[in-house]
Amino acid sequence: QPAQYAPAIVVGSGYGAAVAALRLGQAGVRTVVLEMGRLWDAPGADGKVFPATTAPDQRSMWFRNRTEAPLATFLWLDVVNRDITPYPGVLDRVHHGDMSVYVGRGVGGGSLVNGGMAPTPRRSYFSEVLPAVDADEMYGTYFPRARRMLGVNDIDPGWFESTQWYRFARVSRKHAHNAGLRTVFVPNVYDFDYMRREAAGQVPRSALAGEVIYGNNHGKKSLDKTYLAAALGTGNVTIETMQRVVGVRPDPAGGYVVTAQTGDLTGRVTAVRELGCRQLFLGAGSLGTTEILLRARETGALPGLGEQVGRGWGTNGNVMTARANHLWDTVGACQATMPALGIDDWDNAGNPVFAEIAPLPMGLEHWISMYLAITRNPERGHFTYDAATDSARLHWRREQSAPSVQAAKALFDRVNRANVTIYRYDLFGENKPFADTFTYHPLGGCVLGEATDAYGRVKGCPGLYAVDGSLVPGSLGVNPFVTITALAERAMDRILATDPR
Ligand code: FAE
Repeated sequence: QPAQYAPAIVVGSGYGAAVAALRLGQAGVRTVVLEMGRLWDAPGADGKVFPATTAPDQRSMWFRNRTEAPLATFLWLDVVNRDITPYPGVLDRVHHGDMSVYVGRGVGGGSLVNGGMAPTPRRSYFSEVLPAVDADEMYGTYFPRARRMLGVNDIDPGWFESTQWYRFARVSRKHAHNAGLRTVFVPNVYDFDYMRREAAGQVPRSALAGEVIYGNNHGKKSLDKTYLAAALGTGNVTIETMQRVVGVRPDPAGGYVVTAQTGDLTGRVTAVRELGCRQLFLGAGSLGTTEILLRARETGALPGLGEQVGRGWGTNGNVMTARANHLWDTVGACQATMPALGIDDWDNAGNPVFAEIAPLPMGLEHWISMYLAITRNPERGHFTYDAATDSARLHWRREQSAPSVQAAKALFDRVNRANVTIYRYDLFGENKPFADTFTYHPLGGCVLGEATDAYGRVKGCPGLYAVDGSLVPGSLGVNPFVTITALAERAMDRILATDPR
């Protein structure tokens, strides 16, 4: 029998995990959250919790000697990345051969490092991707609930049109409109009222000080300020940090036993613990949850797990690109880091693309228009368990990214033709105008309705649930966290109402 026991354990503290923790706590279930990263609440020597994006230090990345920012170079020069001391920093880039995956590490998971964009998917595409989920229920109850709980808000269009901080987006909008493309405002979880006060010089700057991928010191409603704060407020939830879950096995007495490694700030494992629970909720993200399940299946710890575990993984068709504007189309030395506008060409049946107009705050005037395109890439990767390294390996070949690049290229060739502009080749390495070797949106590995039932109950393992991005089958057509949150809300409603505790 494990020395420690809790009725429910939640692994990870990103979107799905945070929803599970809050709803369990509210239902009176004593719950322990195990998170492999730090709690980001104490200021460093510079008086800030998170480092500036332009001056990254050890806090920026997860055990690295050097930062690995998405933009490798500028004017082909290695001026973006910095040497740092290995430390449990907030952003990780997990390498899997031809594809690497950016993820957040710490209490709040991806909410600590993401761009805060909070769109709801097209209903028609959502139903195509997840046909087993009742769309009326999602669009009537769970999407609105998720948006409310996450603090989703809209930019004031009047301010957007007048502020220097969104000039970059207005320039990109003009270029898109010249090509006959439609643009839409995209809601965000960064508090736009706070941003206006930043611009007015009334409060400390964060989005207007270049902060985003290594954390925001102000303004953003990350999960530690929303769902996780509310979960702790129930009095039934505790969060334990620097706890990496590596094993799960059934408890002969019922429920599960989880093995967790306690890490220290140098990356050493200082203890290995076992904790028992009746119900186990996996919210370690697409990569984390899939690895935990795959290891358990392949080592024989959970032999009931099916063949679908480790399948159906995709990049949400992510590809990044940048255009070089004419000299008169400057994008502004001042740029807010939170995107507020997207090019929406998803209804173009021949080439659906939703492209976020991304900032590139360099603190100096420049002519670069950046985009993160979400495309409809039908390719899927899968994971295998590598016993030698005791880890999951993603199988994704370079050519599987080609459909994403082709789709983005078709759209931005149009924009370039209409504006007589060209791509930038100096930003992503290898002289490439398209960054097709990383994703911000890992989705799948434990797909809803395949590896689990329609509510995330893992097949063959009663009392074991997946609640995060691993449930989404590889593509959504928009940025994913609102959907991950809403699906978790729906699952928790059902599980708490019907499953034995
Ligand atoms: P996630 O948030 O990844 O949380 C998983 C947590 O589990 C993390 O805290 C891990 O440290 C922890 N963990 C992993 N393995 C273990 C283990 N073995 N033991 C214990 N803990 C573990 O999961 N999405 C949007 O919708 N809008 C955006 O604007 C946006 N921008 C992004 C920008 C960046 C730079 C990045 C990296 C992502 C962005 N995303 C965006 C994606 C979004 O953050 C992501 O879809 C969600 O965070 C996924 O939520 P999950 O609940 O799946």
